[in-house]
Amino acid sequence: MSKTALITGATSGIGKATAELFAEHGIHLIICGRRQDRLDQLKKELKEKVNVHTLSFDVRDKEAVFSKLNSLPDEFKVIDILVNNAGNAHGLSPIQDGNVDDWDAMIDINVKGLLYVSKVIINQMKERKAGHIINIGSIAGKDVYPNGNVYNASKFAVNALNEAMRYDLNEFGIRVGAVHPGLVNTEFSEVRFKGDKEKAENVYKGYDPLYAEDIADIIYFMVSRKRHVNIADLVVYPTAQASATILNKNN
Ligand code: NDP
Ligand code: 8X3
Repeated sequence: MSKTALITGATSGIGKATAELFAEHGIHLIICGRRQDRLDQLKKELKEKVNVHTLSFDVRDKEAVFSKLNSLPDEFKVIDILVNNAGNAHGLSPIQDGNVDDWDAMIDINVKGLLYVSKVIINQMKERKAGHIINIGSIAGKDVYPNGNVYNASKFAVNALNEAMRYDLNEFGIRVGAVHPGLVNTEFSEVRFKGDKEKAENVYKGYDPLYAEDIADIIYFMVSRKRHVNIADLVVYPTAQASATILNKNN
């Protein structure tokens, strides 16, 4: 029987590429993000292949998350796969110069938003004693790097929550695993540098970065293993990157 996946942050980058790949493999989709126009466009592209439902909400808005996820149409009520992907870095500066609104955004979106969405979906997975949760962490959640501070903290939290979910949900047969990418060429840096395209493009110049499709491939690999196989944790770098701070540019 065909599965249904809910993907947060499906309007761009890793989430969008994952939705596209899942559709190719016949996985029905609930695609989420704040930009409804992008969700509509993606639905238009994918609806010939699978059933697609769009849900526009800000993951920071607890009430919106709960009400939208609790009132899904019947055909989308059973969610087999949750991809907790929505998130971004906001700013890159020493902690003493940090912008408090940026800190709020990263903690509220990357950590609390992930928790709100998971809360609803875990409830139904627990009842069915089945389900698969993929958390998108980051190498920023494995190693702190200079000026990364609060983004690092938010992704360390995702790493911790990935493990915590795996431990606590073990008795229900729910699979939980994380992917922690290094540099992926998406809109990520444009958001981090508040729309400064030149600065953003520079992040991915002089080497071959990862692309959203590379991470989507990995996510699909994780969710397409046999029922008894749970890939718990994966760190993925572009070949040119060896750590958060070692990057071989102009190779
Ligand atoms: P993008 O900026 O391309 O995508 C981010 C997605 O998150 C968008 O779809 C955006 O949708 C959604 N999102 C952001 N804020 C909110 C919000 N408040 N409410 C709902 N949705 C939101 O970046 P990526 O695809 O690269 O990022 C996806 C994930 O991968 C993030 O968790 C990021 O931290 C992680 N990651 C990225 C890496 C990279 O180098 N690119 C490396 C490691 C991890 P919308 O704006 O429409 O709401
Ligand atoms: C995104 C990768 O190195 O910019 O999480 O933190 S990095």
